[in-house]
Amino acid sequence: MNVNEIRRQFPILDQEVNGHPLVYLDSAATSQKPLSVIQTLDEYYRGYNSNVHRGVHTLGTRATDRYEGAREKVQRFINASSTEEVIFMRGTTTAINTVAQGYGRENVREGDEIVITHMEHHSNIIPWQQLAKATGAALKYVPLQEDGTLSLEDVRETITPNTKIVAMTMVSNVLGTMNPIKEITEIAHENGAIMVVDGAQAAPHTKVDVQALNCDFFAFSGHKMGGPTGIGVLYGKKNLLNIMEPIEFGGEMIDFVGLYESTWKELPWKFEGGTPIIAGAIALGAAIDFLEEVGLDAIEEHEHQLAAYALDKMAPIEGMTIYGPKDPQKRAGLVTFNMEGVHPHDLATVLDSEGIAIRAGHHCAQPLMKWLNVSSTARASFYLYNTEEDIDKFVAGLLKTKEYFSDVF
Ligand code: 7TS
Repeated sequence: MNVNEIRRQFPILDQEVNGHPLVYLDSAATSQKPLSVIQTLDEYYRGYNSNVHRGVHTLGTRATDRYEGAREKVQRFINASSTEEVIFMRGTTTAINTVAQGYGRENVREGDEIVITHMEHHSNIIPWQQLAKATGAALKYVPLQEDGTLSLEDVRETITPNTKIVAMTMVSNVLGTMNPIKEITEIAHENGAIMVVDGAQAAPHTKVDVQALNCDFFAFSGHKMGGPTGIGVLYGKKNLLNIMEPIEFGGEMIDFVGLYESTWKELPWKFEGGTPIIAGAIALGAAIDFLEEVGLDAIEEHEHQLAAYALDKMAPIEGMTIYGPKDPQKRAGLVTFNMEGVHPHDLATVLDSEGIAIRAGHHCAQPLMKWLNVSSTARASFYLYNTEEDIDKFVAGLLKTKEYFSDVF
């Protein structure tokens, strides 16, 4: 599929915003959805809406087959060794909180260490702060290098035999930095720690192989990869999931319930309390089919090209500060920046008046903003449906904004 064919699969892109054709450059916040995903949701609610894993009626069986079929698709997508290791939950945030509480409370003690980095999203910081507070463990940060990358030397120095959990993002949602997760996992394991990977910005854009990474947990969100909101995945190694306690208790997740004691279902259902996110999971399966049809390698290459093109066009603009690695091969498909003399929110507002959607703010990464010594930034993020023409319009919008603000002040 070429980019024009891909674009035709995303009906939302075919509209005008403020009198201009929409240029959507905010896919790191949430991606748009292909027709096949929208149709899958429609088919479910029109054709076989039903609860799963209970009863024998035809609609229920169909829904159960499709729900468990989606789990198999996720298993293949990330190369998990079994469907028992694939747990559906609301998204990355819920998945990381589940590990912090379900694994952390039982396995982290006073004097232990939890290691993260300065480039984490809040959802990979706060669950660990809370765990550290509850257990008396120390929370430690691997420092960043000048260009926003991690050095393995710093990682080696920060992780010690007292470290019980290392939690890091695979791709930064602000800097675009791609972290060497396989190598960091090795260092974590050498020190007897487990490795938790925030894959929210990785799974949509690059081929993930959890067995090759050898990480212990991997979390990602469906809505950033063409799927609906409200569905995500926690991958965990079976031996760890088996010793981990659920954090939600109720229907669906039980084997036997007595008056005072209950037992849990086997994996993966022990972590899926309550009626699951049935339509969301089935539609995530459709999103995976779509991404695989285009090809993850092709998507990654396309985004690298767009990022390189954007960096090339933006760098010469006077007063432009671009954050993160300079080498486009070392970064994912997003560019975070500031324009001298223009607040990022003003910039985003002017661009919106031209139909161009970008994000401005702290990007749920306040510690990183502190490290960058700014209160907020602007960010353009790209996905498989974006084109060089989108970037040309965005750069023209930047120049227009610059002109506008230099006239005003
Ligand atoms: N981790 C990273 C690296 C993220 O980028 C995000 C969301 C999350 C975790 C949380 O995912 P959720 O689906 O549970 O919310 N990032 C962004 C963003 O960059 N702009 O809006 C949301």
